[in-house]
Amino acid sequence: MKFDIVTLFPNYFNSPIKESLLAKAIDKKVFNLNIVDLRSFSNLNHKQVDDKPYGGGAGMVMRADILAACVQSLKKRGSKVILLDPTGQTVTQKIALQLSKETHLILICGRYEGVDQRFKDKYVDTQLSIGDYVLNGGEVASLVVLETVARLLPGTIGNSDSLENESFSDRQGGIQLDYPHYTRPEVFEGISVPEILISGNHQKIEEWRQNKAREATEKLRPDLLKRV
Ligand code: 6GU
Repeated sequence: MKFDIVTLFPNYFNSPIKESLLAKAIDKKVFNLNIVDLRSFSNLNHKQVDDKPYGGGAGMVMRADILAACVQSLKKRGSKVILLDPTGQTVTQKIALQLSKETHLILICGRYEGVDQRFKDKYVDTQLSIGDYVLNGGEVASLVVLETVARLLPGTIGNSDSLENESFSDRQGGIQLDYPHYTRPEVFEGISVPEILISGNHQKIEEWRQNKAREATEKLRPDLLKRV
C-alpha cells in the first residue's frame, strides 16, 4: 500500500512519523509514504498556490490548477484521491477498514478558507473530516487517517490479537468500547485488581470483559450501539 500526503507544510510531518510505530512499519515495507510539497507544482510568482475568492469575502482559496497538476503527477490506475476538509464525512473505524483495502491513497491537506470547488468536483473521490470542530488545515487530519488505516495493514502491529479486541472494533456484531485493563501492582492506593482477573478462569474472564465493554459503551457512548 502506498500513501501520498499532499501539503503546504511538508516539514510538519517529520517527527510525528519518525517518532512513532509508523516509522518501523515503513522500514519493514508494510507501506510506503511519500510527503509531497504542493508548492513545487506552482509556476507562479513566489510559488503561489492560493488566491482571493471570486465573489469576495475573507481568506484565500486553494487553486484548482495547481492541485490538479499535483494529483495528475501522482495518480495511477486504482488510486483513491481523498481531500481532508471540514465538509467531508467524519472518519470512522468502518471507513478506515475500507480504506485499508485500497492500494494507493492520495491524501490532500486542505488549507485556508477552502479549495476551489472545481478541483473537488473533478479530482476528489472522497472528502473526509475528523470531527465537528475547526482546524487550520487538513495536516492533523491526514495523520489521523494515515495512522488509523496503516495500523490495520498486516505487519504494522506485532500482535494482531490486540487489533481484534480494541475499542471501536466490530466485536460480537457491534461496535463498542474496550473493557478496563489492569497491570501490576495488584493493589494500588488501596484498590485491588478485580478478583476475576487473577482467578485463572479464562472463560469467566472473557465473559467479564465482554460485560464490562458493553456497560462502558452503554454508559459513555450509547450512540455507538445504534450505529451499524
Ligand atoms: Cl479535515 N480540516 C479542517 N480544516 N478542519 C477540520 C477537519 C479537516 N476535520 C475536522 N476539522
